[in-house]
Amino acid sequence: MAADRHTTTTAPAPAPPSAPATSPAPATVPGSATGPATASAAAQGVAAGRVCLGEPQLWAAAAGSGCAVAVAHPNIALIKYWGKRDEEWVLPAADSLSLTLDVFPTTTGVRLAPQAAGDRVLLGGQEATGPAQARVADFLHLVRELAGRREPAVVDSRNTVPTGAGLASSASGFAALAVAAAAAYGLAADPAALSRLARRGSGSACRSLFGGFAQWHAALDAGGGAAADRVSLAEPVPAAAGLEVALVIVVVNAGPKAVSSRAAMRRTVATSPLYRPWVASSVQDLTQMRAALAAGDLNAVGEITERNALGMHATMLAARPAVRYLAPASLTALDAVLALRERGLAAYATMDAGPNVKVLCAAGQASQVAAALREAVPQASVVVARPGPGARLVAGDGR
Ligand code: 2P0
Repeated sequence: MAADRHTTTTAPAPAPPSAPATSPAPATVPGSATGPATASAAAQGVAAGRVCLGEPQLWAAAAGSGCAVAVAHPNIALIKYWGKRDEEWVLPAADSLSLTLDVFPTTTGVRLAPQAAGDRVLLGGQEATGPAQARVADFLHLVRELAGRREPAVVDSRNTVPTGAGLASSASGFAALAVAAAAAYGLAADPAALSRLARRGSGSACRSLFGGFAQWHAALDAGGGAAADRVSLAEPVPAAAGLEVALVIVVVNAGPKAVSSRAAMRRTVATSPLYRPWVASSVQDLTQMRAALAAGDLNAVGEITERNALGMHATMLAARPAVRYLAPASLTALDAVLALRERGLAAYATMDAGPNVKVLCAAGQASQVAAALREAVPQASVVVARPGPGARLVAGDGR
């Protein structure tokens, strides 16, 4: 999840619970549809042996006793979320719109541990401590409150992407945690309710509940606090059938960033004179983006994507003191994108809270775009992503 760096490991999963958890009637997320959200998917996952963490038989054996495993993919925003209007409830200043990818999944298992003294968190097989452990434990506390449960849990989360490098690891991390924790605690929740829940862990995570394009509603009309909490969630966004896109990811630096996105957006909101004008332009960008997606107009989608991201970075550069995620290699990649456009290819850049550059292009031209970026930035690793699936339970207790 967000605070600690962790990558895929082969460390064993925690042992199954020593005593089965009790199985009360499922609680529901307030405002959600009730009913067994993903029980059949979970059963299929167990049956197909698609358990991804550690030793599959341990998790499969624990199914029905407060144990669940979920997978989620990162999403990259085309219209960015940058700044909260309510920190406590993780309510954004404006709507955002993203594309969920088919690369870099996070797999997270949650197992209730009734005998344990507290929550235990493994990130990439390593015991998490300090703020990283506390952030996950706070999230579990929220799930327990909603579910009316008390048992601590063991969380085992594996990323396939460096954490804290602006590659959306907190989005996939908290989306997978929301799905797995809700199932393990018997919290009946549909994707919309799970999107709201994931938002409380990390704002961008609410969009990873859904595959393809998704819009996170700021719900400004609802004000703040609990009223807005009920309606600030993500929803899938339709796009024209002919719009087949790829996102070419140029990893110029996979190390953790110096300033967390949470701290950087807080500083931007508080001090940048460019922040409010960017939010106003972002509202217009979103309206135009929806129209461009519906029309299948890749050039318009790309132009809006690039201007929205560069505008967000301008707000950070104007913060006091400045937040600068752009590195020399980022600028080299941005130059290469311009050169691709001059050659007639539809290639448009976006960047998040880190130096890495993501290039939106036509799926059919992705390998050409990737080759040009590898040549321009030889020290970078370049990964081609396509639209990916929403978060899902792959094993465990789908009560
Ligand atoms: C986004 N980012 O829309 C934007 C663009 C980074 C740049 O969402 O404080 O980890 O946990 O809600 O979601 C990164 O911020 O922040 C982010 P919190 P999060 O994807």
